[in-house]
Amino acid sequence: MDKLKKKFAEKALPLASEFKAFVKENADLVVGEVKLAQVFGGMRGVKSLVTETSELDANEGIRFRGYSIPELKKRLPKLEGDTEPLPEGIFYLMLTGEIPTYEEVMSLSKNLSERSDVPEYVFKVLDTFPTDTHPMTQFSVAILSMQPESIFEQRYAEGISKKDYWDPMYEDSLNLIAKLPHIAAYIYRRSFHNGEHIAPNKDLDWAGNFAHMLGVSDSDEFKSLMRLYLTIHADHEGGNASAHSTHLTGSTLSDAYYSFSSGINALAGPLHGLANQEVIKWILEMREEIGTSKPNKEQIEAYIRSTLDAGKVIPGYGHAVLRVPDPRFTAQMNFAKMYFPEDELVNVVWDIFEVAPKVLGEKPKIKSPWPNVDAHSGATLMHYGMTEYRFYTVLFGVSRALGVLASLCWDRALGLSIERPKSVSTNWLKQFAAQSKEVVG
Ligand code: CMX
Repeated sequence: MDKLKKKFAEKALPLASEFKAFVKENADLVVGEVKLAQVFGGMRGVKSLVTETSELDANEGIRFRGYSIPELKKRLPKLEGDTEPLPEGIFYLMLTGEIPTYEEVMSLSKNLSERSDVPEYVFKVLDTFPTDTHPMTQFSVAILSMQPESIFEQRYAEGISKKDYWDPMYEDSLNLIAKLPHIAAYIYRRSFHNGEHIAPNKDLDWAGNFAHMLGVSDSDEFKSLMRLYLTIHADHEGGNASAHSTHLTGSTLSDAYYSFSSGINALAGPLHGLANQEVIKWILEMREEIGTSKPNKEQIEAYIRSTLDAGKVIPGYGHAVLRVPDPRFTAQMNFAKMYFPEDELVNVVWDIFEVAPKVLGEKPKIKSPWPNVDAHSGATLMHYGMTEYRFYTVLFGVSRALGVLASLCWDRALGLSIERPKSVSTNWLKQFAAQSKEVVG
């Protein structure tokens, strides 16, 4: 058994027994209420999911196992000379609750490298798609196409005991995480670089090898950006659409391939992960329409107003939970300030940051006028020459695998149930509202 798997079992299995007793003892405890607006409003804030890997505070942002992004930047192991943590470390942390040592991270990195060979048929499946098929479609299909590799499915067919489900789920999760960079890079090169692929370098770390296979820039700086990017996009507690979709699908005992493909399909929506593509598209259209690559703040404000007047959202702004600028935005801004503070497009992003919250703040219905993670990432990638913005959400997806697959291992270790909330019709709600008024009256 590999060291991380052993540590996970040591942490998760005792908690699983404790958790069952805890639920039994407190089964009737009321943890919240559900208002009619929440039933119609995407279940916002309804406490009905268990997620161990991270927690989102509206005024503080994401904490991975209690650690904020600035804390993780200091505490997670880094390669010598790099400023950014290795994303393998955040996976280790989410899975075990412990900050790993450098040796533990390097051992996980090696483990992933050993699992990283992608079956040849996956590339053949991808090659059947027209090259202009959206990269997220290709990514989701490639993941699903690997489902016959599932160890969970094989073991289930053999008749595995419920208490052992976590074991093959761990194996599938690591196998999948290990292979995603090569699959994503393959999609990038076939879609935008005439199918000129770059062979993996198994001596590199997970993110460094990904940067290498993308072939955008040979610089250590781009590898460093990928380490930052893949760390900060990894998780955002359990209720966000990609995490919840993965969890929901997994709750039926679908394996990691089925489940993560579901998560990727949710991430592909413009209100979620696709917003990183939409942000840069919106900025490029703004520059085109105004006729300058460096619009001033008055021009930016007018463009924001015209977007809102057209009944569209300002991509990269607003959030379902956060009520402050997203610390993941700030982390990317700090990176850009350190390495390329003069970049013209990045400066447009910073000017939008100065203008948009004021304009959005004038609309009482918009609960957060602040930038989210997607407001910055495109401009940073553009700086290194990755101009093909239709690919950006795939990068988000590679990172999101770390959080949602760590959670899936926990789901199976804790023996969480199949999801089955109650739905009601509008008619039921109308009658319920009328009866409630009668009772009050
Ligand atoms: N621009 C314009 N209108 C916005 C807005 C924005 N950036 N953010 C919210 N609103 C609007 C909503 O569309 C909604 O309008 P209606 O009542 O007419 O439907 C109203 O304000 C209330 O929304 P909210 O409660 O503030 O936000 P929600 O929880 O409903 O939605 C989100 C959150 C992220 C979908 C929304 O802020 C949005 O559409 N933002 C732009 C897209 C985006 O950046 N998504 C990425 C989020 C991060 C991620 O998951 O990657």
